[in-house]
Amino acid sequence: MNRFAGEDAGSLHEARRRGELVMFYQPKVDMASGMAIGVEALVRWHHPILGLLCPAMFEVAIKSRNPVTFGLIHWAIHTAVKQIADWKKIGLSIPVSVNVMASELINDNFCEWLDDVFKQHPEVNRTMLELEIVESSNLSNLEQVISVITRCRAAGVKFALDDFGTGYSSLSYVRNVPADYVKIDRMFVKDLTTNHQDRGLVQLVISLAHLFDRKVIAEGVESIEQGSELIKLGCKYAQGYAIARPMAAADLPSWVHQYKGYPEWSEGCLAHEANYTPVADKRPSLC
Ligand code: G
Ligand code: MN
Repeated sequence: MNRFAGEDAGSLHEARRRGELVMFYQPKVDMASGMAIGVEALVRWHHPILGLLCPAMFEVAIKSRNPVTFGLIHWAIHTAVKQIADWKKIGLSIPVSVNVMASELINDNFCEWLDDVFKQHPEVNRTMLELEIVESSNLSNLEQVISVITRCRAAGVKFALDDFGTGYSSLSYVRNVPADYVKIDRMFVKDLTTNHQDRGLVQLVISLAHLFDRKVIAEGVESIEQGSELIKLGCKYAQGYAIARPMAAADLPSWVHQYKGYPEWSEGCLAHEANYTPVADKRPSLC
């Protein structure tokens, strides 16, 4: 039993006020080239006594099924945009994604609020922010969610459908919700190489995403074999412990600089798709 059974959203907001919440960043890569295509911002609680805690240890987060933002969406986006600006200052240009619940998009004039954040950081290109939408079981507001996403996308912000396949994900969800990426949930990646049904599911999600012109990224890639299998199935982008664990902002520039990827993956991509061109010209720049 963890120590946080009694914690509530109030104490997390207190923790934020005390400056105990920090963002860690987990790289996402193009498997063929070994280039970082972005990072996902993941919240950590620097607890004064217990040390660094991840969201799974926040009882309130478990309750709300929102392991990353738990209602601190404004703080999370602000922190991410400021981080994009800070990395830019030292010559690193890399997109940052933030987890958002669909329901959080339809509160408090989200688009206007986001516009205001970017006005405070005019040096940040809006295409550098990506919002990962955690699937919603609330169908009634979907039209409103789509309208907010459409407006934010028109301003340049990118969107991903996160944890795809786990919650409410009908065919119409991927068809109707405009997004740049679909993220395959790690639940399906876990046994990809041993379970033919999971492999089939991953294949279906990839086909579905491509049908609607979404790019596909797999999360929870923990082994070279899983990455190689994903490449065979047509998925080019990955995130997971096989690539890097979430890390402090200060550690990212040197990680980006030294990461080379796996030869198995670059060779696999060449074999899979003779005409495939990796995003070599898009390596995040680092002075
Ligand atoms: O679903 P979402 O992308 O928001 O999940 C991010 C969470 O998953 C983070 O807390 C991160 O630490 C964890 N995570 C990231 N990569 C891996 C992985 O390869 N394996 C497992 N088991 N968890 C991972
Ligand atoms: Mn996510």
